[in-house]
Amino acid sequence: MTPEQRYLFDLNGFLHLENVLSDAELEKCREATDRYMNTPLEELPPDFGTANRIGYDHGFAWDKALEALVFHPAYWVIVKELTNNRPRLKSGTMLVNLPGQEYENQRVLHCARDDFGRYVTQYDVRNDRIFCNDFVIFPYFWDVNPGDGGLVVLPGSHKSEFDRPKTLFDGGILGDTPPQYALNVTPKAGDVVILTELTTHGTLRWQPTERKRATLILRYGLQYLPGGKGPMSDTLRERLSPETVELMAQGGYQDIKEIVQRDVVTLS
Ligand SMILES: O=C(O)CCC(=O)C(=O)O
Repeated sequence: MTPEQRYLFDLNGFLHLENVLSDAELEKCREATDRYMNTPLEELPPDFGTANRIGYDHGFAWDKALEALVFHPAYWVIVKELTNNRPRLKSGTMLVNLPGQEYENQRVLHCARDDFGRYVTQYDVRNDRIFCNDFVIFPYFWDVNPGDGGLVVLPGSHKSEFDRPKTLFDGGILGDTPPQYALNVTPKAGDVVILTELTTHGTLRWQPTERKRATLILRYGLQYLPGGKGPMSDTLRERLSPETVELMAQGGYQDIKEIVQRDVVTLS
């Protein structure tokens, strides 16, 4: 993590990294996204599919181009720092907003403190390093332009000492524009957003009539804490490279996974 990234993440509770994916990576990720969305349910492997056309189960495991993003070198060092070298990938749903699609749950402002209570999700700084036991990485595959809608954050809210009054921010249900004090993050295709789950966030209605928003929700936590989608299914284990299986595995407090000892992890 660079000093600039550390300062901004600590200040705001999120990072917006620009131009992370190469054109070649982006092209493969877009093709894979469209292929997953266009595959009929009955042709999908067990455990894959979408209940609501917004979240596509195990999107990261659909294609090797998507799976490789769990170790992208632009942020692998950040994953290691935030988890004090004890990372676990908990899940990787593909998130899609299609034109005209309404999904009110997405628009509710939320954070881990609201959802799980004050003591479950931790954020700490020691020895010039940031520690956080629950964060999300979103690699974007298509542009989000100002006015399109999408991700909203309350900068700095990861350090809030007060519960958010329910009267603020229109009762916590987002609409078409960000409320005062909130920020609409608008990543271009190939950009990546890293967000601690302690930062209050939600989603504005998707406005474009001919473009979609698509990303992966790569959820990272600690190898010795529970959480995630339960034990890995055989379907998933068979599709994933050994490096990803190791990243998703539980581990002890002091164990350092073999993949963590590498600066760059490529899928075998
Ligand atoms: O729609 C988004 O970009 C945010 C998704 C979200 O709220 C979450 O993953 O917790």
